[in-house]
Amino acid sequence: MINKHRKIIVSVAPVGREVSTPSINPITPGHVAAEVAACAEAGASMVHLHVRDRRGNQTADMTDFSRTLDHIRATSDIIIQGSTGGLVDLTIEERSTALNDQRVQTASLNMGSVNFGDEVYVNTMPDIRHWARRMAAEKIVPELEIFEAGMLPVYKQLMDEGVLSHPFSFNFILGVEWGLPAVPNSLFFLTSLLDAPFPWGVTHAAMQDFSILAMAIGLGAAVVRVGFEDSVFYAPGKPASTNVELVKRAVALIHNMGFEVATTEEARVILDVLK
Ligand code: KMH
Ligand code: ZN
Repeated sequence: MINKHRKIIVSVAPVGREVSTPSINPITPGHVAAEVAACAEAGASMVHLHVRDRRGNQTADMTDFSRTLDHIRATSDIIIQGSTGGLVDLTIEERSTALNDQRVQTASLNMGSVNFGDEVYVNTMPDIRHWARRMAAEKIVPELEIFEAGMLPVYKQLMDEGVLSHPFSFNFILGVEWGLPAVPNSLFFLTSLLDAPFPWGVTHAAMQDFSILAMAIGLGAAVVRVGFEDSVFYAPGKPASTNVELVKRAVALIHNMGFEVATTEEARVILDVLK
């Protein structure tokens, strides 16, 4: 039964890799932070960030990442989520770079390997264990990234091994080529595999409209993610010109469905953010 007073977290992943109009894509610390501040003002309570250089490529150099967090923290208490993902030839330690900044409160933990177009996104079990241990050591709450249904039960194995413990949440990433497609049946199936009331959210890679996010909200999602990392589109052929525009549309959707948007403080409670 859906609680009519449910609060839904809007997460924003503001930096795209291949935004067709590069000038709208925030890359520099100042531009990213300004965009994040506006998104927070519009209702986003979490920001998902990779450690990138000025060309948008992932790097193990934390300089710009830390500067970005300096700017963000000057204006906002938005929850900071670091990414341990990325389709690059970085080592597992390099992919852990975001975990080295004490201000990172949650982090993505990719739960298995999957094709990304013609490439393979490699996340081996030993690597997943490594990141999970690092997050536990830093009191960073993992967000378990699920691209394929077989990745979901992996959490039980990690818990049995003592590598993963509460709190954590799930993020169902639909629409990646060639992971689970962004269709209603994917959400039905994934939610049917959840054997406890874990907080879960959805990311629609290459999103063309808000229908999958709306469906996820209806099915009980705690988090919906938007932003240029995943798509610039809010409707077929209609790109947003800023991340804020996408956040505002997500906020309007939540309100129009009769729910409320979680404040940062409420989001911290829902996700059990530890620091
Ligand atoms: N951009 C998403 C399709 C991560 O950063 O760990 C994948 C993602 C994973 O966000
Ligand atoms: Zn990411």
